[in-house]
Amino acid sequence: MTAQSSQQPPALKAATEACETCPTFNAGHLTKLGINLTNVDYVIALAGNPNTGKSTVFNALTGLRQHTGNWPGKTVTRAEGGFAYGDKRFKIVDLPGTYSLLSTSVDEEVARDFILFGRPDVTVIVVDATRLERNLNLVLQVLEITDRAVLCVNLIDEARRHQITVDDRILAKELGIPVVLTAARQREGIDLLLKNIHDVATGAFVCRPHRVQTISREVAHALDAITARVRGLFPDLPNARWVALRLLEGDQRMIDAVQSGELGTVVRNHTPTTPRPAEVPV
Ligand SMILES: Nc1nc2c(ncn2[C@@H]2O[C@H](COP(=O)(O)OP(=O)(O)O)[C@@H](O)[C@H]2O)c(=O)[nH]1
Ligand SMILES: [Mg+2]
Repeated sequence: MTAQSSQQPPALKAATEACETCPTFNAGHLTKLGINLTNVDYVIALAGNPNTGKSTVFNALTGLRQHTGNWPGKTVTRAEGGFAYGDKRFKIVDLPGTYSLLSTSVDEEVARDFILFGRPDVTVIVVDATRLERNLNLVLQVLEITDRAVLCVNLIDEARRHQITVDDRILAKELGIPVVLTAARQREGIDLLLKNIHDVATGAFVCRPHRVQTISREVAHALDAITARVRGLFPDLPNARWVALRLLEGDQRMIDAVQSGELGTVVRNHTPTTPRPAEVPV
C-alpha cells in the first residue's frame, strides 16, 4: 500500500501520497471492540511480549489519562488512555502481552483481531533489549499484518548493564520501521517514541516493513492462487497474502471473516470527507 513507483503518473502519485496521511483507523470495528473514539485523531495499539515493560511505556505515554476495563465478551483486561502530541490527540490501547499472534489463545486472538480489524494507525511493539532475538518473533508477526509500526526497544538500561549494545539504526533499516531505544521507567527515549508515533500516524514517515519469505515452492504456489482469489473478493485489502496464509492454515476466524464479508469493511477508507466522531474529551 505504500509502494510507489517512480513511473506513476503525477496525479496518481499525489493521490497515493495523500492517502499516507489520511485517517486509517477502522471506526466501525473499533467501536465494536468497545473503543470510544470521540475526539481522537489517531488510534495506537501497544503490543509486546509479557514483561517487556509495556505497562510502564503505556504509563509514561499516558500519565493519569487512562482507564481499565475488559475486552467485550472476554475476561481479558484492557487498559486504554490518551495523550496529545503537537496538535493531535491519540488514543492508545494496551493489548494483552503475547509471544505470538497466531491466535491459539484468547490473549493472542484479542491482540491479533485488534490490529487486523481495528486497523490502528500505529502499532507500537515493545521488546526487551536484553532478549531481542526471542522478541523479534512477535515483531515480524505484527509486520505481517500491518505496515504502520514503531519498535520500542525497552529496558535499554538493563541491556547496557549487561554490556549488550543494540544498533537502532541497523535494526530500523532491516525492519523498515522506526526503532526507538527506551528505558521507560526513567522516561528515557519517551519523547523520541512520541515523535515517531506521531510521524508514522500522520504519514510523515512511511514504513517499508520487512516481510519474511520462508515457504516452500508448493505452498507458495497455493498461496499465490488463494491470494489472487482474496484480492478478487476484497480488492482494497492491504495484506491479501497474509489473509491467504491464514486461510491455508484453516484459521476459522479468518474463514468466517471472508465468508461473512467482514474483511471487506476492514479496508482503508480513502474518502477525506469521512465523518469523524463528535468532539468530546478522551
Ligand atoms: N530497568 C528497567 N526496568 C523496567 C523498564 N521498564 C519497565 N521496567 C520494569 O519491568 C517490570 C515489568 O514491567 P511492566 O511494565 O509491568 O511489563 P509488562 O508486563 O510488559 O506490562 C516492572 O518491574 C517494571 O518496573 C526499564 O526501562 N528499565
Ligand atoms: Mg502489563
